[in-house]
Amino acid sequence: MSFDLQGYLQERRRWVDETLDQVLPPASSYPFPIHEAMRYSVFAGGKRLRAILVLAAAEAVGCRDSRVLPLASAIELIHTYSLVHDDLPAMDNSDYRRGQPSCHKEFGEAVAILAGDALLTLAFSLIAQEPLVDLVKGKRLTGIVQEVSQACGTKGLIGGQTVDILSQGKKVDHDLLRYIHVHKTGALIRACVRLGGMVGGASSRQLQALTDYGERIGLAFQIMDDILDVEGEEERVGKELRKDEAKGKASYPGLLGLERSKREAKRLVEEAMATLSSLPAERTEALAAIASYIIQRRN
Ligand code: GRG
Repeated sequence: MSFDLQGYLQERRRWVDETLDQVLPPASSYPFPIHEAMRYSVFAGGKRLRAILVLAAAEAVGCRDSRVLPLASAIELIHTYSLVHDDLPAMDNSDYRRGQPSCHKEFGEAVAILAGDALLTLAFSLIAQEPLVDLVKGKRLTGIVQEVSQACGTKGLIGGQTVDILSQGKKVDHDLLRYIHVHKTGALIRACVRLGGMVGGASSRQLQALTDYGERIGLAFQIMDDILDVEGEEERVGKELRKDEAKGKASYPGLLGLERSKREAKRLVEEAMATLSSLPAERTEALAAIASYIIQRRN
């Protein structure tokens, strides 16, 4: 029987949403309206792909444990923070996100900045709480905190975002575009897969295979995002499209054309799948299915 990816994603999305609902302060709790703004953006309907990658990578090394959920959910908080800040007028200036007005449109810029900050801070608090500490203990937990910090920092998504914003309207070659995509989007996706391996007690060979997989799907994911900006339907994608060209932003379709961009994303996904061969096939079905979903997705 073929792997039921939709069922797999749906079940884990529900687990992640339940965890997020437990850890986020009630919308009605003081001080207003910060918790409402955090919940507004978190529960606007994200795919939870990054959290699911953490869970799937842990499963790939033989760890199916509900104590991984706080870590997976922490990554979704970080991802949502990055979207809230990315939408701000000083950044990408987007009015819509996840099919609804973006956080600053609903709550104002100051609250949106604070909500993003609060989501990032809450993520680290979640990582340091009992279920995960209990599962991984001492030294491995330090490695996990380092992994998350590096993926979010100036050598990861903030680095990519900095170069992306400052390159607008300038000539960007393939190497620089790759740098932007690998850091802005790829770093967090790579970290998700590595984190799953780390909590699951992966051997160094397994962790290397997961890293190689994560790097390839991370870049493929952003190439696909560029392609959706050209070809996607706004209602389905849930954000404003056709922005890259209008804003003078470098993109894969802009640089290589649509067909070559699609071929490049496909090539990366095939390579990602090949890296999984060093892990037991029965445990990597989900990672393989997620890799091919990345280039088929319509949102
Ligand atoms: C630190 C001030 C400050 C800002 C940070 C780092 C950053 C701003 C933004 C990150 C860059 C970014 C938003 C990259 C785009 C990544 C991307 C393709 C997002 C969409 O991901 P999906 O499709 O979204 O998984 P859902 O809604 O499904 O979760």
